[in-house]
Amino acid sequence: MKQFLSANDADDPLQLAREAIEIKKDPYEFSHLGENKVLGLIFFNPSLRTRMSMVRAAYNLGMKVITLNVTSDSWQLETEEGAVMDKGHAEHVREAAAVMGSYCDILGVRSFPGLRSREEDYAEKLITSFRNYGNVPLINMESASLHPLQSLADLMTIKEFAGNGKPKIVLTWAPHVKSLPQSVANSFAQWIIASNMDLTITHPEEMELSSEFTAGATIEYDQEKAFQSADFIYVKNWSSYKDYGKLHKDSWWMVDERKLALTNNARLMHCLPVRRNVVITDGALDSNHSIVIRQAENRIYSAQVVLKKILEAL
Ligand code: SN0
Repeated sequence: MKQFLSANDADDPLQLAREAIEIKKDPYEFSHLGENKVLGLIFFNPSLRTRMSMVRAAYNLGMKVITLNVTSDSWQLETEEGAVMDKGHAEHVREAAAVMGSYCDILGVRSFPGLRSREEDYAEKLITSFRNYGNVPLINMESASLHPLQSLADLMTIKEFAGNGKPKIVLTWAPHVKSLPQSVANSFAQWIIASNMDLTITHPEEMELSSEFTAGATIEYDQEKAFQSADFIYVKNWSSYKDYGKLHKDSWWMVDERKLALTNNARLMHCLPVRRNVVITDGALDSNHSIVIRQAENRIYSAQVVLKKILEAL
């Protein structure tokens, strides 16, 4: 594997999830593969799971890790080509990415969308700059429009619980107090559809995601109807794609135990962090439906299978 920016970088997404399940059974089997190799983790935004699971995955493979929090610890980076850099940005991403690439064998980048301009966010300028100027394989640790490491862990988790069955998977919009990226939802749809699994997406009208990622899914505006006979309920807020970045308020969509009772005893999923009693109630999160901790644990193995594939191709 030469890079991991979206589901398109996996030859077979489902097979990659199966390999992650295998790695989990014996995490140290390839503990020498990453000897003398350095992973650089570059954060433009906060992180808990991505940061810790990437480091743990790298350690399991014998790698060393350098982490940089750009926003608090480094120079602010300019991404515009031809910019006259007479304002706040002290360094251009051209030099920064090239230097980081000379220090590291693989780079991971996290950079959320600004949620002001759809064109700008979906152009993925920062990821593209790191790909073009970093000169080493690049891993997307949540970009403006996608979060493939999360989706691979999600797919792996679904496979662990569903085996070879044909589950009904429902992605539901839920309320939030802040405008959030569409990345997790876009990516989840992309990976589930690429795996030929049955996906229903339920959200208020006007809260459609980009059809670039959802083509092939069933869209159902009635959340309770969507929940009927569901085996997996994946909860996520996203801000409007159409009225770009706008916060949609409708607390009725919060997921609770009553709604879970409509399902086929569904497993409850969320990528975390989750705001309790805004997105999902305490009762639902603390019930036997919830598999959110397993999902988060599996982030180690989704990261590890990706690092392994990249190391093997170096
Ligand atoms: C991010 C998102 O993309 O929705 C990261 C999820 C992995 N979530 C947030 O930024 C939540 C922030 C908050 O204040 O609740």
